Amino acid sequence: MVRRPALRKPASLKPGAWKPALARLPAAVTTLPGRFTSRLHDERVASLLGIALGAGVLVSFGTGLVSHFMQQPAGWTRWPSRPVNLYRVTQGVHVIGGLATVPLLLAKLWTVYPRLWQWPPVGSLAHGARRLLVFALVGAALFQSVTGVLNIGYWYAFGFFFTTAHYWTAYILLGALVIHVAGQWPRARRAVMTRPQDAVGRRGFLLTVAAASGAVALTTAGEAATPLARLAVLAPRRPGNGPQGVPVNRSAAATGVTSLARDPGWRLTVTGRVTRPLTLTLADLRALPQHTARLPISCVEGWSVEATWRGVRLRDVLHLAGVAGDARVRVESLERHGRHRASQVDPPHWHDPLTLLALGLNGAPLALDHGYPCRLIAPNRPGVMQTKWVHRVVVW
Ligand SMILES: Nc1nc2c(c(=O)[nH]1)N[C@H]1C(S)=C(S)[C@@H](COP(=O)(O)O)O[C@H]1N2
Ligand SMILES: [Mo]
Repeated sequence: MVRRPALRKPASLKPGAWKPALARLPAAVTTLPGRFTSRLHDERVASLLGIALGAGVLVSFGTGLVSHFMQQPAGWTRWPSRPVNLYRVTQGVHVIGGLATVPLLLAKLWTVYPRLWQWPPVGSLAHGARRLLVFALVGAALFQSVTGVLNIGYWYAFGFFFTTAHYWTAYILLGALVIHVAGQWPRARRAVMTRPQDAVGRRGFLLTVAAASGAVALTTAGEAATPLARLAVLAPRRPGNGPQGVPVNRSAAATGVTSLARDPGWRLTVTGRVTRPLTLTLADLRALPQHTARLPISCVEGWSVEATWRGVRLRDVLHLAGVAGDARVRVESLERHGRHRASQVDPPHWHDPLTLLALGLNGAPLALDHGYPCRLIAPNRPGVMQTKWVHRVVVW
């Protein structure tokens, strides 16, 4: 129920003097309570959008958890190295699906905003609690959308670390959503199940929202699905753009590793819980059996590109050094600072014959920006964990 406020008018105005001015405003800005002109602010539209939005949030939450626990493995997580493209799919769905829910969220907010302007703001304790929940829900949903969009746009305008904030806010969003759905379910069900008697243009409105959502998905999907690459006008990274046909997130120059990576004195060392510590030159690595793997780089920011990698199997190098089958491994970059300078490789991944210390990409030696002289590439793994400019392998 929208309760009408007691409008307080300035003394200088005659009663009703504001009405002509109000009439000249476009419909969407006539936000004075009780004067919402569109009949689309109704339960049926709100319910249908809510159902689509709820499904979108659930999918984003599930795929987001996968991404989080792949990057920060917990004691109970044991990620398989196959299917090769699993992370590519879950993260593509997370980012592209997340973007596609933004038009739904905006449409839903537009549909229900008259209720947000209720007066008085709090009627009773229960009413206050309900409103608090709605504000948590709306706030968390907007926060996730805005930080997600800024992050994939590489615009770190916020002063907090994106993944931590985005991760914890997801629980607030899900919690508020569950309570909200539990409370609204009977009404939403009724609104959706009863055939409307009036025609207020709901179908046109909902189709427009669906088209907007589809257009967002279509113009970003090309960052993960190569045949759609030319349509990916909204994607910050596209397949084919970059040295050797693969995009670069962080270049050697930006990372400050150029001279170390080009140094002929570069060695790969294997240390820690090994029976034979190794120090290998690039020529030593090239002299080991070389293998080819067709694997994607699947960036957490949604873009992904498949490429042909060539190099030495990580497991061959580890067997040379003499490691236990359950050993945990960390590959370390020449990069001294930066969040992505090292990554952990658990047994399912280092045992996989497709996991390479790559020396070549798409038929040529690895370009400096792709991790020359040596980078990790493994199946079913976030791009941030495909460490470039590797110079040390630590076993424990
Ligand atoms: N040492 C190091 N490795 C890194 C990064 C980095 O910043 N430093 N970026 C990672 C990220 S976020 C991605 S998506 C991939 C990109 O690999 P590419 O530049 O070869 O496409 O490399 C990963 N490896
Ligand atoms: Mo990435």
